[in-house]
Amino acid sequence: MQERGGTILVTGGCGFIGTHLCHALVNAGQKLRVLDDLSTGKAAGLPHSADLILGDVADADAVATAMQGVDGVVHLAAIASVEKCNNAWVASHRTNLTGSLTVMQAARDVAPVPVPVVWASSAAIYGAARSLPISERVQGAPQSPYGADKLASELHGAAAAEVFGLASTALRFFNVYGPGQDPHSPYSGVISIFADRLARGDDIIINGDGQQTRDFVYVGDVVQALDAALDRLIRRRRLGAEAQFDAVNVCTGRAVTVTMLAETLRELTGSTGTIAYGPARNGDIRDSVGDAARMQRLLGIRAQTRLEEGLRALIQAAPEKIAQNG
Ligand code: NAD
Ligand code: UD2
Repeated sequence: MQERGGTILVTGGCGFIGTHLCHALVNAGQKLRVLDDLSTGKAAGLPHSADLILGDVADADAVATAMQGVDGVVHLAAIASVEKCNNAWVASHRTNLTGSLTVMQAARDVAPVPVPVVWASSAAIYGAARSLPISERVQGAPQSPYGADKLASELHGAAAAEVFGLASTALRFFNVYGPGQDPHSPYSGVISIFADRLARGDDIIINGDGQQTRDFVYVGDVVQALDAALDRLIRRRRLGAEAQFDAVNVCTGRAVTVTMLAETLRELTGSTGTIAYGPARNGDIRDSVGDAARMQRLLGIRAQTRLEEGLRALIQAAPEKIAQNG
């Protein structure tokens, strides 16, 4: 990670991905401001030098205040679970779509040349895959309110580049995992649930036949993608380049079935917990594997952490670190 001077605003910086990003930025000498409402995030995980503003990302005044004097924005604040968004449809829409627009509007208004924004989209915008791996050229067809709001945010991002000259990059994260992900919520990601339960010798339940596939990307690689995208936009702004909107998959390109994941984790933890099969989850996507070519071309990076390596890092993290956001 390169030192780039100035101040960066990270929304949702107290969450799982945000905490990893903030530590990496501060370690690289970056001055940092964080906007978070601590609804799922924890302030204790932030580096001490980060300036934390408690506030709602859909509150225009709070966001405008947080935006003062920044050189770039990483927007991560969201209700990040598909199921939680199903259960809180309108409330999640406010955070996930109005929140994104509020950030873009403040980035437009804070300076004569809008401040660039890198932000978290999701593989959930694709819905059911028609062919694999899924490239960014595939038109979004989300099957969840969560995916619909992420896609709508992208449409606004594209319009904002055109109409307001706002440069932004939407990173379509596939399934992100690593230390610090909360394993205890009913909305937790599958790897954090399985790793936590197996490490305790508890049983795990696979939803459906376990043959559904996911593209699991390690949080360290996601941080690298965020940093590369931010660096690119800040450089382009300094050069006076035309504002663009880009959407980029952040993925490994490797398909892993949920059964394969469960067996690997059981082996790595040496667990005696059993693997059981339950009913399929309502609306579960069958296959999700990304094409990583654009990430390599545009951002110059590859997700380098192999699954077994990332899972080992997760398992070896101190238990309190695994549950730091729990
Ligand atoms: P997280 O829940 O750990 O972090 C989200 C952060 O946003 C938390 O700190 C939370 O307190 C904050 N937040 C939520 N609502 C807010 C609001 N209204 N105002 C201010 N702050 C608010 O989730 P995460 O896994 O770190 O996800 C970060 C981003 O990446 C999200 O946009 C999510 O949709 C996206 N994403 C995550 C994954 C994944 O697998 N974890 C995959 C695809 C996309
Ligand atoms: C979606 C998005 C992902 C991200 C994430 C945010 C897709 C393809 N992926 O992840 O990009 O936005 O939401 O939350 O839309 N499972 C079990 N047992 C369990 C828990 C989960 O079998 O105890 C299965 C689950 O049914 C699914 C898989 O594991 O088939 C992954 O589930 P998840 O909740 O970790 O993430 P997913 O794919 O919904």
